[in-house]
Amino acid sequence: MTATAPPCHDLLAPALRGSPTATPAEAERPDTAATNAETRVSVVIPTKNEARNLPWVLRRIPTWVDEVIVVDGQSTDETLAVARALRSDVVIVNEPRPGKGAAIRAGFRAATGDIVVMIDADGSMDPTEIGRFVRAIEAGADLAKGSRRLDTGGSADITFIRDCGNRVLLLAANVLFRRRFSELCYGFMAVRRDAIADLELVSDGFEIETEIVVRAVSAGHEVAEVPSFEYPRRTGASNLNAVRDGLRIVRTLLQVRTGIGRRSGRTTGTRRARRQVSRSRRSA
Ligand SMILES: Nc1nc2c(ncn2[C@@H]2O[C@H](COP(=O)(O)OP(=O)(O)OP(=O)(O)O)[C@@H](O)[C@H]2O)c(=O)[nH]1
Ligand SMILES: [Mg+2]
Repeated sequence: MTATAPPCHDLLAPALRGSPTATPAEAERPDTAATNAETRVSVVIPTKNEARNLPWVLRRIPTWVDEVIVVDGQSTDETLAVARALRSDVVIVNEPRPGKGAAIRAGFRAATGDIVVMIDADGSMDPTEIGRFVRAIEAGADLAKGSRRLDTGGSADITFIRDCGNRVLLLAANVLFRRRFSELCYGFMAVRRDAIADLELVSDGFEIETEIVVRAVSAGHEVAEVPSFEYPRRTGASNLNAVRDGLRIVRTLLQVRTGIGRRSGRTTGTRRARRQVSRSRRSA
């Protein structure tokens, strides 16, 4: 397998496969193989009551990963104790407000690596794939996004309804942003840390995954897709609400494309400065 997969496949991509396969190239250079030793890699994991799934995830993180950041959403189970017990160097961040997006953004702010990988804590994404994301960035991409529709990718989890929803959202994103991505709503990604500020992320919810992709496109960053296989969450219940979160994704696509109603991570300071200027003008 090459580090950078082709940028995209046909929109009506092949049906999602139900079990992972390994290519000959992967067998030669498994994803657990060390990447460039000088590249520092941080992994950001959002957690909300994932104590029973986290051990599987943490144990499978490649040994060459430099920093693991768990961003916790006020878990009421043993998530944090498990994280500390399994990884004494884990960095714990408390999410500033509810939502996976808020957690990811907090994790990005805390990360110190050259490359920052985001991965779920429920066991649906295999940390041994991290190497292929890192190598895609090392090969020149600013963002490497996982795709369940490329080569060795697939899903043992996606339902018919979610698949239909994902295809509609993918079509909308590809039309609005003139891309031919094979995947949109999937949260296993790696980003060059220097590029994060350009994304001006504002999402609090599951739409963060879409926002990262389309803002990277808008910022002119190079986006690569790499194959990824999705498993069912190991235990526990999903936090996603397909209708509510689907609508948030639509809103995000339109906001980023048109700029209408756009909150910006960067303009906050500018707006504050403008307000101060107009206040001081009024009082003058
Ligand atoms: N910190 C934090 N993490 C969250 C929050 N909501 C979800 N997460 C985490 O984000 C990841 C993805 O959430 P899931 O509930 O698995 O959502 P999903 O993967 O879209 O849904 P399934 O496919 O059904 O598992 C998991 O690691 C969750 O623990 C939140 O509000 N705060
Ligand atoms: Mg999940």
